Amino acid sequence: MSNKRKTALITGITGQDGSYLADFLLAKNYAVYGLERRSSQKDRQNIQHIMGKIKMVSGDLLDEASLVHAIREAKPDEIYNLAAQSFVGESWKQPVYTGEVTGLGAVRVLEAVRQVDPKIKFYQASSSEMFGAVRETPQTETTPFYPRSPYGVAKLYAHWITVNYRESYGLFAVSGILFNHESPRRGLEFVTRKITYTAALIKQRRAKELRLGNLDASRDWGFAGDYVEAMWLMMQEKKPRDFVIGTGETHTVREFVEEVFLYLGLDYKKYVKIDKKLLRPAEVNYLKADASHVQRELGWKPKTDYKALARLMADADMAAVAHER
Ligand code: NAP
Ligand code: G4F
Repeated sequence: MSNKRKTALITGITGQDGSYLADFLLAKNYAVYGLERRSSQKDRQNIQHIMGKIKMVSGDLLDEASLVHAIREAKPDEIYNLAAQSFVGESWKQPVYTGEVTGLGAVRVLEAVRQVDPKIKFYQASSSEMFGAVRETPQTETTPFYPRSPYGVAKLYAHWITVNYRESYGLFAVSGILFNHESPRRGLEFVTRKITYTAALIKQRRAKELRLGNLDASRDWGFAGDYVEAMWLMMQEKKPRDFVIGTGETHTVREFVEEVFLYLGLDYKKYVKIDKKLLRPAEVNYLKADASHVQRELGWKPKTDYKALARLMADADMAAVAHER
């Protein structure tokens, strides 16, 4: 085995997962390149702490030529395609754009890999949203897909095109089918972060209510910092394979709210208001992973449980809100 320092290119490095993956790969002594749109130079909050250690290359999943340039510049051994329009709610408002970025974006990266160097390994960020109106519970690598949003449909295209490029051209191309994973670096539009941030505002008397949509949806929530290790492990395999990554535990949005508010000494019933505008045209009601395959084959399992996740996010937002004052 060669001792050459490996190089990784991460699309979506400014996002939640991209930033944790960059931290993880730097600790493994990788040279890390991040693909970044010009517009995101304004928002490097998640990677501010490692700006001196990573190299940024400009590019956009909408522009294949930019991906070819970026891959030529970075010369990566591994590409992690984490970039996407990743907010399910927004995907009904921007269905075509979501298809372009989240769906066709993946094939643009795969084509760029084929053109520049087909030996580069490719990771695709697939999603439990592809299971949608679930056909069985818990969901495994063989559960049939039934997406319920333009986002889910776009992710399904990206997933199958990854499988097809593996089978058609022999690329080392894998998909991690990840269930919801959260952290203090999560965007404020996603429900867990919206809850912890708003609860912290309420606790510090800077907000009076928390407006939410469907409290009955259940999600299998894990910690993003744990999940990036699974991505990397999949890329170290001899043969490319897809895996489901999750905790195997599921909770409703209501339970998450209750957990966080109770932790901060608040009664959620006094503050939560249901806002019909936040209901989605179609809902994914229940997600629960069977992640026994990844545990058996790669020895991966989550380190942070649901309660610890809710608390670490609440603590981080209490500090963030206090700092913003
Ligand atoms: P995120 O925080 O929303 O990050 C998305 C990233 O994509 C950002 O860095 C964003 O950059 C970039 N991006 C968006 N459009 C782009 C474009 N046209 N060209 C290049 N970059 C673009 O998402 P995340 O939670 O880290 O998730 C990472 C990936 O995993 C996504 O593909 C998501 O769909 C998927 N996924 C997430 C979860 C989860 O629970 N978090 C579960 C399953 C799958 P800007 O800074 O420029 O906006
Ligand atoms: O936090 P969410 O917006 O995440 P969602 O839709 O499950 O998608 C996330 O996880 C996927 C993996 O399964 C990723 F692929 C995707 O990129 C993203 O990271 O919503 C979770 C649940 C939904 O059922 C939603 O209807 O929370 C419900 N919800 C209730 N009130 C709300 C709200 N969601 C949001 N964002 N905001 C609310 O006020």
